[in-house]
Amino acid sequence: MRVDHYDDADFVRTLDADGRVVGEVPDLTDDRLLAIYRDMRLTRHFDERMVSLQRQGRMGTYAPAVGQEASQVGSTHALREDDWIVYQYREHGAVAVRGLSSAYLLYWMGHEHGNAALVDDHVAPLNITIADQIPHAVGMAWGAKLKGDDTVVVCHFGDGATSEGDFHEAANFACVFDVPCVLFCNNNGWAISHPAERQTASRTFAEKADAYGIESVRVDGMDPLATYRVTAEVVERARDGGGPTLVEAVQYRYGAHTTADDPSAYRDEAEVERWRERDPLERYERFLRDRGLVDDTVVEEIEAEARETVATLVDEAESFEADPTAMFDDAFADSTAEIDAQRAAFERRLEEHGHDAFLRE
Ligand SMILES: Cc1ncc(C[n+]2csc(CCOP(=O)(O)OP(=O)(O)O)c2C)c(N)n1
Ligand SMILES: [Mg+2]
Repeated sequence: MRVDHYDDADFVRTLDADGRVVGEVPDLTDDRLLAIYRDMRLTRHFDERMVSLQRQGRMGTYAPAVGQEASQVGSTHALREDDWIVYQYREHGAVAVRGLSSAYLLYWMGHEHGNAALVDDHVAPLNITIADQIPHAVGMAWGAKLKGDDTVVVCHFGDGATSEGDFHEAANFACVFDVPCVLFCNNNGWAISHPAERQTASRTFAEKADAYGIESVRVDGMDPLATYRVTAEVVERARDGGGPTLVEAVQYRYGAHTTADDPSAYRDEAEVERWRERDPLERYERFLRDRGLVDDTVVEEIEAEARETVATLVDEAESFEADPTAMFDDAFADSTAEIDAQRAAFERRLEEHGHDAFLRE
């Protein structure tokens, strides 16, 4: 049986797997505690719908976040609205905290507008090329430091991304230039079919920070309050000029790598079941019930609200009339002769065949 990366238990925790308080509870208002729950529920429902839509041919290839909501939502609630999120591709919960829009669905339907639209919420475009976003995030943080603005950049990436040169170059740069950046590693145990213990011979991903002389912390990524607490602390340190931190949030992806993947080919269902017993939503709900903040009625209301929100977004995204020539718009800031020629050829074909006929070709 493979190593269970949850069991080394040397991470920061607030709630245990049953939702009992075992560590410091961050000082949050009841409204904020409920908002975290609402965003986690929204993320889970959004995720279920996206997978279902993909199966119906109504959505493109999608990377499910199910199981990873606490890390994404808890960490983002600890940020100021003008702090930047630079993410990989699976952190839908972080996007949800900034406000899900139908534009986000459009991206997953293949429309670039969905990527660009997030910039207004201080979320950088999604990044499929593994670890490519980390040097950019560090550069953004360096830029903020040079300009004397006090925003912090939180850069999400996976356990797999730590094997890329970009991770190491960015971590080194972040350290030497002491930039206000959080390197947030979502260790979900797998990089597609490659298990975390075959990804590194280090005992943890967090300890890689030692080589660069930066701080690190390992946190229970299935616990929204612990990820909130840890992120709040390291973000404030970065904002006060204390430099970067590498956070390793230990968690698990229940679903497939993407809708194009079949995890039964490489992992045992019993492993997934073990992690489901540590479910972030169930444990957080238990905590909120114990505090008297939710009961069955409130939980049902929040779930209904999530359903309504996602249904509206799906309707909006599906009624969007895409302009196929838009794919040429953001290829370069200043277009090139070659791009202009391709656009002209494409427009001629559209004119000749009509929009629908062209798509069926
Ligand atoms: C540079 C590069 N190499 C390979 C791939 C193919 N690829 C896509 S996702 C992925 C695994 C990434 O794993 P991890 O960073 O742990 O993120 P997770 O998918 O688990 O969230 C790989 C190898 C890629 N997209 N980019
Ligand atoms: Mg991974």
